[in-house]
Amino acid sequence: MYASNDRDKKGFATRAIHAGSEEREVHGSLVPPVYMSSTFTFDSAEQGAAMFEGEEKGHFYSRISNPTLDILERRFASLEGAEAALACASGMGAITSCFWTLLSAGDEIIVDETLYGCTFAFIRSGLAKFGVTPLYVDMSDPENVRAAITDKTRFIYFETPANPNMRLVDIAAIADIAKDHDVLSIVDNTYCTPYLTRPIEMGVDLVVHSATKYLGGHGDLMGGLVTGSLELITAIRLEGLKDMTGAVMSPLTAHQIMRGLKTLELRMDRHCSSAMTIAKILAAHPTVKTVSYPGLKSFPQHALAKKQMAGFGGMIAFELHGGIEAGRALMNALGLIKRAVSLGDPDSLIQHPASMTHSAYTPEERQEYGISDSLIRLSVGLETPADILDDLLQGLEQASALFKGAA
Ligand code: 7XF
Repeated sequence: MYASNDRDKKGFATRAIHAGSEEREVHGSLVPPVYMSSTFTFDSAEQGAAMFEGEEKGHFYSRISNPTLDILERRFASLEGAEAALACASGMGAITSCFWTLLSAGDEIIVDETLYGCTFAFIRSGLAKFGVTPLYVDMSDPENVRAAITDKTRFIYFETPANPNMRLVDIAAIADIAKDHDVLSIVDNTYCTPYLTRPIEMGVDLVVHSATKYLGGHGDLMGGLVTGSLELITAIRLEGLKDMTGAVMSPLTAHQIMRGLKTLELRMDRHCSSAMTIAKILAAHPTVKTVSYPGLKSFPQHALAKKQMAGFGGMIAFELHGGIEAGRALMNALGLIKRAVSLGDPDSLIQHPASMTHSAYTPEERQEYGISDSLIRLSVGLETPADILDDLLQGLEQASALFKGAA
């Protein structure tokens, strides 16, 4: 049996399967038991008091810690190259638990212009009620971030690739600027997963995830994860999560995510290769006006993608000649590819950000922040690549026929 530390030196797929669990502690059970218990008994009144004081380690209530979540957290910290991790009930639970822990009234935060719709709504409308001021910056040039920092800045927050327009942010450059000015940097790594990008190794302080997506990987759960230093993760656990959001992950969900992680590497390789094939064909298609996929040589930030991504991911954003009307016609003509939000599932999913995931932005905000109303977002699934392509090509044919008919 390896000690956890030895296991940390193994490869990514090995750690995704083994890190953080010790079978001998659980009767040799190969799959970690699911501890569906809200509370844990004390040997004595004194022991209970000592645990509440933090003088004695151990689980005593599942809003603070749970043995099944503990294994997932150790495993995921190992994958991200982080000291510690925290499991939450959803991606929004992870993001809000971080923010509420770190922020006070009067603080400023610097955020990228393009963010997932509910993250944007939380920052613009939610935080404003509590006296926190966001500054929206185009982070594709990191110097814009440096120029926006004031003595009130608490942290810098971004996604890369950004949901939904795929714009990238130079993680190492932002982390350096944050350190220079003694502020924290936080990145949402949902699109990449630690298999493609490990921001902690590039100097970022905290990484947040919607585990609902590639980490769970089967479209059957809601979950979130945060990784960072033990000090920051402990603060988020004991303040943001325990007292402010209560957004705790169910032990059953932790079990499902651990099952998902076992195939993360295999699944991501397939998502990446299928998406690359599809992006190239879309880019050459006469009905398609623009394609944003970091793996394409024509992608404006392709060099940055190669620098900080081990693969280019499974997400593609594109626009058709004929704009959103043609886009809707395409979506309605699809059979195999499902019209649905979310991403990272085995099933290919397509959606229209302006009217769905990013409808919290006003039309003016979308225009200002680079989210085109005609953008269509495709999450390339794990089906046989030729079948995904066939569906897309017949959909494009129908869309272009309709559009020509309407013109
Ligand atoms: O709370 P959730 O687990 O749904 O995660 C929120 C979240 C956080 N960060 C990113 C980059 C996300 O994409 C999400 C969720 N996005 C879904 C989507 O874009 O399709 C939500 C469907 S409305």
